[in-house]
Amino acid sequence: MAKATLTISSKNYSSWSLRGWLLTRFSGLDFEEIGVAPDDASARAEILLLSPTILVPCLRHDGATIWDTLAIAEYLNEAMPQAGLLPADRVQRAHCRSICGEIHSGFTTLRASLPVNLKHHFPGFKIWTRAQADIDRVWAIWNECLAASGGPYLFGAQRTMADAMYAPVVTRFRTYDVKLSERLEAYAATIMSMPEMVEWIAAAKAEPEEIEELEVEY
Ligand SMILES: N[C@@H](CCC(=O)N[C@@H](CS)C(=O)NCC(=O)O)C(=O)O
Repeated sequence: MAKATLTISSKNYSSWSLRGWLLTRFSGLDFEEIGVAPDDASARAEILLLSPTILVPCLRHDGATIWDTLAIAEYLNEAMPQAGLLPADRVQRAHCRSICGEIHSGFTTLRASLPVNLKHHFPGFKIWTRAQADIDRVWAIWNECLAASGGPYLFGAQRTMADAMYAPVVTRFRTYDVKLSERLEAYAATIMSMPEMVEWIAAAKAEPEEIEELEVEY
């Protein structure tokens, strides 16, 4: 069987690439990373061949092509069940899927006004009311999960797909200097110190390009 591949773009800017990559790493699936420059026209044509929506991430494994992050999460949970990407308990599983769905389809103001940018830090960044409403909702989601599970991850001792889906929110809070409560700060520190995150952030910081048009939601 050919080795799995995961197509991703900028590690500095692409929140969905980070989610897909973390999910694949959490799953334990052996994969080869295919990086495409987000501003390169021929690279975009290549992604089009891999992924009909021109979106990354795109996972190819054992005859399957999956180009949506939530679909990748569900696929990996099926292909690598021992990884525990979803909690074992049915009720928690439903909760986990719900909060993953919420970040996948919502939080548009947060995503547009605080774009992922791992190279930068903006001390005292002004957060507008509508973005704050999204931040309040993220805090409520994390507090509810952490109070019920006891942490350190959202659903307890083991990382689930929810931790991967919310990881770019953690980095946004760091980039835009969003102050967190003690409990949420501990969660953010846990996510930031995962070896996979450390590896991703180091690679993001080593990326040469500064792409102005990507300094918005990507
Ligand atoms: N809902 C999609 C979102 C993926 C997405 O928006 N990806 C961005 C990068 S973070 C992208 O590929 N944009 C391609 C482009 O700008 O052409 C998913 O779940 O994977």
